[in-house]
Amino acid sequence: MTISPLQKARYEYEPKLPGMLRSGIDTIAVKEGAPTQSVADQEAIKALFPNTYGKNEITFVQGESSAKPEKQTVGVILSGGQAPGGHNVISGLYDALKAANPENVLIGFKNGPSGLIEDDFVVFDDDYINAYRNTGGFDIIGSGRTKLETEEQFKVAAEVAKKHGINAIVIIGGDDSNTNAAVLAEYFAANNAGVQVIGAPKTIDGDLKNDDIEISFGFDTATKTYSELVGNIERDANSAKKYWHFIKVMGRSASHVALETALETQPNVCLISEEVAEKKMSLKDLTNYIADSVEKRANNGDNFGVVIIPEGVVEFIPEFSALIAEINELLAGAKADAFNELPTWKEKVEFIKNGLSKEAWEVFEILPENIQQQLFLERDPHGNVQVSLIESEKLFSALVANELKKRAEAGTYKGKFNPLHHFFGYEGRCAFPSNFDADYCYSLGYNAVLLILNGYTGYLSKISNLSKPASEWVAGGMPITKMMNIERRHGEDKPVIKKALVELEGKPFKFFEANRDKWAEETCFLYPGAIQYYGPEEVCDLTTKTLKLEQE
Ligand code: FBP
Repeated sequence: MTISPLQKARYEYEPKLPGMLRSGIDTIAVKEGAPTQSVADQEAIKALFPNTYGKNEITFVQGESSAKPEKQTVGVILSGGQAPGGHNVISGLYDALKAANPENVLIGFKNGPSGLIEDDFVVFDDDYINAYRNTGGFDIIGSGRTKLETEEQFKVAAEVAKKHGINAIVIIGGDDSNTNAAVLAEYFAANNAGVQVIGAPKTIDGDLKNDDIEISFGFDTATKTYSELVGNIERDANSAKKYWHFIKVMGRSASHVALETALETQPNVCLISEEVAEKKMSLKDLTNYIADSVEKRANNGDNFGVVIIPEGVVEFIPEFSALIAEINELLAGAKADAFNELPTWKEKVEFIKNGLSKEAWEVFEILPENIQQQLFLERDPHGNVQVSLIESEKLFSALVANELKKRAEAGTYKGKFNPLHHFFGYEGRCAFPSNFDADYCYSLGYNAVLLILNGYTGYLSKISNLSKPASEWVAGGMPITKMMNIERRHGEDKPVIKKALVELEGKPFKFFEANRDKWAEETCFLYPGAIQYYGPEEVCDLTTKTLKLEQE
C-alpha cells in the first residue's frame, strides 16, 4: 500500500499519556470518590439501573495496583459518525491490554454495533494496529448507526461475548451510543453475564460534554480543520474584495462547532442556533442582522465578508420549525402519495397552500423555490424532513439578497453583493488527529483498560484537566448514569444522556458576544492556518478556544 509521507511520519508519533498513567499499569491504584446521582430524575433513573446506579466516581493515582491478574478478552465497537482520533482510542486499548498481559486479546466488531450482533469481527495484532496509529477515520473496523437498544439484541450480544470469552466491551460513541452502553451494562449486570461495558466520549459536534466530560474527542481536530478553511477563505475574501462567503458548518443540533470556528477566525457574522431559539428570532430578524453587516461594510467600501451558519439552525427558528412540523403532518403516511402523484410543482404548491396554516404558508412563501423544494425532498425513516439537507447557506444568502435589493431601491444601500456558498462537514471528520486528539484518544483507550482491569462497568472513560499539558491530565471514570435524565423520545419517556447545547451564559459565547459587533463591521479576520503536527508546543498542542475559555 502506498502511503503519504505524513502518514508514515505519524505512525512514529508517540501519544502523550496523563502523567499518572506513565509509570506502568502495575503501579496504578484506584482512588474512590463520592457516590454519584443522575443530573435529574434520580428516582426514575435509579429504578431503571438498579445494578449500576449511584456508583462512585473514581480517579487513578500512583500506588498499589488491584488490577485483575486474569487474561482479558475485550471487544470494541465504533458507533455513529466519524471523529478524528477513533483509531487512537483503539491503539490505546490495545497497548494497555498488551502491557498488562501479552496474552490479552482485543477484538474489533465491524461496521458499528451491528458487528457485535452479527458477530462480524477481527482480532487485532501488532501489524494491524500499527497501520492505523495516529490516523484519522474509522476505517480500521468501520462504523455504523445501528442502535443497541432492545432486549433481543442484548441477548445476542451476551451470546457473542460468551462465544469469544469476552469479559468487557468498549463502546466508542456519542450521547445516544453511551446511553445504550449504560443500558447494556445494566442488562449484563442484572443477568450476571460477566461482561463489563465501558464508554468513550466521541463526536465532532461537541455536544457530549458536562461537568465530567470536558470535551468529546474529534471536536478539536474537526474545528481546527474548518477554521483553517474558513481562515483561508477570509484571506481570499480580503484579497479579492468582491465576494460574501456563506459557510455552513456541521453540527446536527448544537452550535459548538460554529462558535469555536468563529472564535478561531473572527468572521463578520456567525449565527448561534441556541441564541436564535432563546430570543425567538425570525427569518426576517436573521436576514436583517446579516444584511446590516453587509450594508455597514459596504458603507466602508468593503463589499466582501464571511458568514458562518450552523448546520442545524433552521430547526431553532420558531416559525421555521413550526412550518416543518406542519409539513411533516401534511405528508404523514399515505398523504405523501397524493402529493407525489401531482405532476407539476405548481400543483404541488397549491396542495401545500391548502394544507398549511396561514402563518406557516407566509413563511413558506418567502423561501426561495429551491429551499421550498428541499423541504419536500428526502424524508428520514420516521417520515421527517431531514433538516441537514436544507441548504441554509443558500437560504440566507437569497433572503439577504432580497433584503439588500429593497434597501437599494429605498436608496439606503449602495454596495455590491456577490455571494458564494460552502458546506464544511465531512472534510473535518477524518483528518489526521491533532496532537491533542491523538493524545486524548490514546489516553481514553488506555484508561478504559484500567477501568476494566479494576472491575468497573457502566463507566465512561474520563480524562480531565485538558487545557493543561498532558502530564497534568487526570485519569479516572464516571458512572454513565450520572449524566442521565429522562426525556420524551418518540412518544416515550426514556433515560438518556443530556445533550449539551451552547450555553448563552457560558464564557465562550460571552466572549463572542462581546466582540461580534466589531467583527461585523470591521475586518478582524484571524488566520489559524493548517493543523501543525510538528513544531513548538504552543502551536502544536493547543486545544480549542472553547475549552480554554471554559477553564479560565
Ligand atoms: P455523531 O453524533 O454520530 O458523532 O455524528 C455527528 C455528525 O457528523 C453531525 O455533525 C452530522 O449532522 C451527522 O453526523 C451526519 O451524519 P451522516 O454521517 O450519517 O451523514
